[in-house]
Amino acid sequence: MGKIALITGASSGIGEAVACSLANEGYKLIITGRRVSQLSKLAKKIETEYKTKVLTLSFDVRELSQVEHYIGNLPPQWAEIDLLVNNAGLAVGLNPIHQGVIDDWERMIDTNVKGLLYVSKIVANIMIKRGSGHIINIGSIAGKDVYPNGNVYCATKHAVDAISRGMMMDLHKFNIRVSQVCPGAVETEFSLVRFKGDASRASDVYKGFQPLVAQDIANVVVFVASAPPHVNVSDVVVMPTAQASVSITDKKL
Ligand code: NDP
Ligand code: 8X3
Repeated sequence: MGKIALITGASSGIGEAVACSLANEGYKLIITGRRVSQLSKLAKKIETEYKTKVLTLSFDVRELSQVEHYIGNLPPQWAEIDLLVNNAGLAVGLNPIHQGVIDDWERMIDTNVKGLLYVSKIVANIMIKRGSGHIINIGSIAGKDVYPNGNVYCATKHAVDAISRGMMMDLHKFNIRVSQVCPGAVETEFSLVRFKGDASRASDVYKGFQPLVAQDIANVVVFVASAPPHVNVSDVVVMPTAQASVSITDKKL
């Protein structure tokens, strides 16, 4: 009890559900994201419902100076991080490679790959000093397979897959577990972000089948985090029953 978890991208979707579920497990929480109002609302809810302490940090994981400022200078009572959930991430656009939007590519690469690395380096050093820790990266089935027009998003999640395996090789000798949880389709703000606020296009993604909800992934994260210390659940793929691969979903439209 009283362990500290840092969750990136807790202002919506999977990160928000993970934050509530870990609070329910007795963790004190550091929740991060860019949207201050969403984070404050969540902090209040968690403090009221789960009676645990919450530290809210609003910054952009793409900005190394911000990551270093906030994560590198945690107040001493928050610095001993037991669990890092690298969840902040996004897809932007769904175009064939020759029509790709460079700014979309940069947002995905900078957030999903570089942001995850910036946070992980600082937290891994904290965990090495403490002699233990657990890092759970939220990958994707897009990190295991590729689909048409998913090119750069899939590349960033393949990078998360490679980084997760590489991290495990580098950190296991410091008693640090590294795990990856790879969801299939989860109905969150993900598609709204991907389609730049086009709500109708976003909701079409989840029509005709039952997608996962954020809580389904939070349940898996809690399972992975709660394994006995000698057990590392290193890689989990979680699919909706109606989905068989990144590009095969049984839609009854
Ligand atoms: P949401 O859009 O609901 O949540 C994304 C979270 O990431 C938000 O809290 C957002 O916070 C944060 N975030 C995005 N960019 C930044 C940034 N530059 N700096 C800090 N925080 C950032 O989507 P999901 O919950 O679905 O996505 C969470 C993770 O799950 C992502 O890594 C995604 O790739 C992965 N995933 C999602 C799947 C799905 O089908 N939904 C399937 C497989 C994986 P804010 O906007 O406040 O900064
Ligand atoms: C999100 C799942 O299939 O939309 O990572 O890329 S998918």
